[in-house]
Amino acid sequence: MVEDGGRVDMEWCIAQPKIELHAHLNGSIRDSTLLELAKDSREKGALAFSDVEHVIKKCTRSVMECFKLFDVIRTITTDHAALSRITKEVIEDFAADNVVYLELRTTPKKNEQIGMTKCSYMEAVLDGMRAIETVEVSFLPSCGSKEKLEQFPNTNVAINGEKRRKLYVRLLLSIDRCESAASAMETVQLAYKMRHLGVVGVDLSGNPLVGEWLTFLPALKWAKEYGLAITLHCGEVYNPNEIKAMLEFCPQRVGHACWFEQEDWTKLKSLNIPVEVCLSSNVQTCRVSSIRDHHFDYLYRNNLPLVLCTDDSGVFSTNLSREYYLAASTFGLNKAQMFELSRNAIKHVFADESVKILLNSIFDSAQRELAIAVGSGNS
Ligand code: 6MZ
Repeated sequence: MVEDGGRVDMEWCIAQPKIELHAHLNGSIRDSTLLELAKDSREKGALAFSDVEHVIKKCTRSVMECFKLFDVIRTITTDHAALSRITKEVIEDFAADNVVYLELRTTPKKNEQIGMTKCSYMEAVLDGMRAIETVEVSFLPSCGSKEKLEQFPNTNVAINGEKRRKLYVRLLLSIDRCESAASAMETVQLAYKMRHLGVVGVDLSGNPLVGEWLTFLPALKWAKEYGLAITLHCGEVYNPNEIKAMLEFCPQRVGHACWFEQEDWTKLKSLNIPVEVCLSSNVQTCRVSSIRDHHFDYLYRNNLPLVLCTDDSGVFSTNLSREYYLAASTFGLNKAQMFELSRNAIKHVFADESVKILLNSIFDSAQRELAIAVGSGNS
């Protein structure tokens, strides 16, 4: 039986396969882990727990408060063991939410006191990925091309007699806007060296009220020249000149786009650049007054490419299913439209064509299982 359209509920949003393209590792930490790590740091004398408890437990945050929390997170998570643990848990959580492809981004950091380099930071992230047992994680570029289509579309694969979820993961290395030009260059060169380890691109993020776009341009140009995909946090705060300069640079995707003016939308449309839309995050930090007033509506109605994402599921107490449910319930989209929106994200992943083919087969199968007639949504 084919069900046409249909009202979307939370259960359905969880059941449909999803693709996450904008998730910051250290913004996606479980609350329980964050509190535990904060207590450990207190015991080691690295911070006063009473000073950070209220920052961690607060539910609604402005941009400044949000970045205060990121400073706290940085103090308590930047050691190798914590990073591996966080990576493992974050990926397990996305898999449990029926995310079938995840592009996880993180800012490689140095911490001389504990012998951490940007490279060893990333090694710890990879160790976390390798430590996952409950989910089958495919993160090496060869995984896509070697796998046979016949293994799919089932996303629950049987290993040692047990059914495990399967999740494709690719990594993006972030440049933080408070870094120097040299540090940004180190990050993009590391990203290039790690292409065989699932790194597919580079992101520019960090406090949007800090730093100058021009500082990062040489590193980003280098990344582009060497074939790395690029996504930029763009228009998270009011900064018309920066928005224009970023669009002129022509990244493969942009995140947020909260403060775009009509000419920016026109430019974005002419370049066909998809927007990574983060509803909960934007309502809390971008002064978007409510989800109803979010530019998702404009993008969707005008058929501009967009992908729903979480940004920081830990910081904003959300997950991808919830973001889909928010979009469906606020803008009145039906199951067929939501499914198509989710599937459209495949076009914008940074992994290679072989992974896109596999993802399409996962969606074909889910479409049959969920019995949805598609074709009426945004494309
Ligand atoms: C800009 C953000 C962000 O890299 O340590 N980050 N940058 N805007 C946002 N919207 C709210 N959310 C997160 O993850 C945490 C870091 O990601 C960036 C910030 O630099 C933050 O410190 P990683 O794994």
